[in-house]
Amino acid sequence: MAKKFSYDVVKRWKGNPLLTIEDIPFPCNTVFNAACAKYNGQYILLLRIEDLTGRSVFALARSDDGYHFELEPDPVMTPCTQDDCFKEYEKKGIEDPRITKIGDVYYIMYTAVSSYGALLALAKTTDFKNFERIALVSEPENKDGVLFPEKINGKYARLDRPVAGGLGNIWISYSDDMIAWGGSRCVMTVRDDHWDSWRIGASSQPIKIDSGWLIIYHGVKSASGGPIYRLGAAVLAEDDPSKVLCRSAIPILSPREYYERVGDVNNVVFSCGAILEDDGEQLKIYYGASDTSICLGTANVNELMQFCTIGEH
Ligand code: BMA
Repeated sequence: MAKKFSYDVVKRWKGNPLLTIEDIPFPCNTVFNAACAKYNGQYILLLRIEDLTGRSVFALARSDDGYHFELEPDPVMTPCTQDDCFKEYEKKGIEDPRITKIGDVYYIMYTAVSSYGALLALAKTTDFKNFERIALVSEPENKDGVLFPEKINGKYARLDRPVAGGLGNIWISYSDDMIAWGGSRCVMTVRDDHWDSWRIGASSQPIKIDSGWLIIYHGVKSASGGPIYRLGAAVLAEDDPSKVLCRSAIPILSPREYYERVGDVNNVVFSCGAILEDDGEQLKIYYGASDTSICLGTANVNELMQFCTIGEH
């Protein structure tokens, strides 16, 4: 039987929030969330920042220890304005990036927003200086795209979150070239009677652990005061990640601190990435709090697993 806990299993870093608008070296409205990766021994955050026009751009922050970050002076990706890229589809901004390393390439799946709605786009970098757009890879309405770090049964795989019938579930799709996707299956659904009853979406890139693919996901409940965004965890089968092996019955992190409760959007903890340290146990989860600051939570993978129950998902 799974253990019962009264508090969040994810521990907040004592220096939270780690980055706020005051740390951003260019004019902006707010900082939302961040994808993360390790590159050349450094921790990299790719931050979703809303500029003064109200559209989101991506900026880069680097750190030697994963706790103290310095930002580059200018955004590294802004909504496309030339005809040779995705101008028409990024008119309202680029949002919620996730980074997955495959070989020596860091792929960035992000949300392109326009009057058509939100859809998934893919870009890549090998040095975090030059960023190249690859393709638009979904129709709207779709968000929360994350690539798996290796091929599954010979194909690239991704999780995403199409919205249908007002609800958002996590799906998986496969591809030979990362551009054309198919073989789609629903992986995990919202749970009527739970904290993740309205929408769910993968937050972190899938991380390989002994029991399968660990994902941190966000779950949203629609409350009378507005939606509440919390984080959960699940493990997907290594050879067939359309199968959920276990899933947290209760959230692993909920908005409780003031900076998570009050901001541009209240009651939000929303992650776009986590890093498993080399010991295979310590997980750093970077998350946006109230769409207003970037925070860090840490968790031990074995403790997280005690939260994930086996059964109906
Ligand atoms: C989601 C995304 C996130 C945001 C969340 C709460 O749809 O846009 O970036 O944190 O809503 O507002």
